[in-house]
Amino acid sequence: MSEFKLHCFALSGNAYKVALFLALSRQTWQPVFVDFLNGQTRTRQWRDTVNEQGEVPVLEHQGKSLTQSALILDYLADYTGQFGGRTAEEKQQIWRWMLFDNHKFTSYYATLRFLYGIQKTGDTEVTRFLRDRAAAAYQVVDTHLSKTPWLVGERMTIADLSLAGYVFMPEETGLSMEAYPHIQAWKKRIQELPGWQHPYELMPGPTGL
Ligand SMILES: N[C@@H](CCC(=O)N[C@@H](CS)C(=O)NCC(=O)O)C(=O)O
Repeated sequence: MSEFKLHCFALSGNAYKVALFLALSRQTWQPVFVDFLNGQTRTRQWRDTVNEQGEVPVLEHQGKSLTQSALILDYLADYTGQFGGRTAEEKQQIWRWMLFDNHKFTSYYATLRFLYGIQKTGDTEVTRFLRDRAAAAYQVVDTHLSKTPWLVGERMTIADLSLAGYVFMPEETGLSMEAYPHIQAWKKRIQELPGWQHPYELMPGPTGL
């Protein structure tokens, strides 16, 4: 019997952050497929019974239901003793990067990918705006990773898992990854960790390809 249940779907990089934690830390878990593309998270029933905020991921553990990927990652780091900060300062730095991720790094990129790569809107004023904002956030992270192998400290932490949510997603966004060599090298380090799997292998449901 699995210890964790993760409400997720393959296209969700926010859910991948949690799925990758569970995979790398060798937890037993089972995915619960959420039919996001057909509007399941917008139904009254789903919001009343799973997440009033209408978002994936949702993690079920020991009678608790947790939402918001950063909070879930923090919970899992505490519970398993893996990939968390070891000092108060490391914990603060981890939150600093996870907040930057939620506000900018994941947020602009994921929305751009959804419109341009999945809905195939073509280029519009909105996608151009999102691409510029995503590029600025990627540049901040690339510059940081030119000085350090991992976002915080000398080992992979939940800050890395948070920012890794969408970087393996294969859909076209019009943002050239060649401009971010340090992000590319960091991705490779993550991919080489024992237990790493691609989002489309870890989580169920249709993909954007
Ligand atoms: N800050 C949230 C973002 C979660 C999120 O946006 N999830 C997407 C799927 S990847 C979602 O469920 N969106 C539903 C919506 O915005 O209506 C987190 O990190 O968990």
